[in-house]
Amino acid sequence: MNKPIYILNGPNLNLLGQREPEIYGYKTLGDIENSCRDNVKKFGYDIVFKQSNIEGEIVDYIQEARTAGCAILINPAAYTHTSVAIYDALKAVDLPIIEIHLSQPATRESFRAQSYVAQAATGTISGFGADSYNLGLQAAVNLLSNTSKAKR
Ligand code: CA2
Repeated sequence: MNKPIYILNGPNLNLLGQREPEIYGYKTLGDIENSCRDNVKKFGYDIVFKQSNIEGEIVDYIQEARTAGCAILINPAAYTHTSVAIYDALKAVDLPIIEIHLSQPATRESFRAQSYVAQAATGTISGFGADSYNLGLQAAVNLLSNTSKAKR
């Protein structure tokens, strides 16, 4: 049995679907979780899906994923642009790491142009709304399959 793919979500993403739908869409985080859970089954993986408004809790989830997971998808939300603690935690992980954003931060306010997380991630998927998560899962599964082929 494969270890699960961890999908981690940062602050305020629990409000998805309730405010600013013109930026973040109408889907709730629960809708996104259900869609990822359904979609990943066909690849033979399971997910652990978490959201926290607390930076240290996200660090704890990353540390858990280091040993209990096979890959990390992370939408760090506003911590993308501020958190050295999340960057350091991700640097200690030897797994595929996909940074996810619903919006396209590079085209928004200038403070969103900087991502600490990008420097620790394998790659970034942004700007596709809720689809960014399923595109990220596809990327993680491709990376995992390439890694296991390389070990054969
Ligand atoms: O586009 C993304 O996914 C972001 O990570 C979302 C973050 C933002 O700080 C990043 O720059 C880009 C904000 C998440 C806040 O989510 C809300 C959802 C509904 C209502 C208010 C905030």
